[in-house]
Amino acid sequence: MADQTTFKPKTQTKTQLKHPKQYQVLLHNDDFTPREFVVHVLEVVFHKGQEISIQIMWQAHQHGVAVVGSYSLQEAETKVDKVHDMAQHEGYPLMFSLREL
Ligand code: TYC
Repeated sequence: MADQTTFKPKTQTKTQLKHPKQYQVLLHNDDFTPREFVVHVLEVVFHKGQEISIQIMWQAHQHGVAVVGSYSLQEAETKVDKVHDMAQHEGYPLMFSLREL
């Protein structure tokens, strides 16, 4: 029999249907990608305004990592694939990752 710590309440399925898992998209700093390009992809792919995009870029630049936003898995993966393609096309090592919430 499952112990208390692994017991899953019957309501879980219902709760997960109402609140599908969210994933944070994280932006990682590197020494090569131009700051303007980072701001550009945040605007175009993540639909962030210019001021917020600059703030997110500086956060990653200064602290190594920044939270871009929270999305469904499909949305997060699509956006990250898109920015990685754009960066690769320009020859930049820009990296994003996902964190399950
Ligand atoms: N550190 C980069 C530079 O000085 C700019 C940069 C910022 C790159 C944020 C990635 O996530 C990043 N050109």
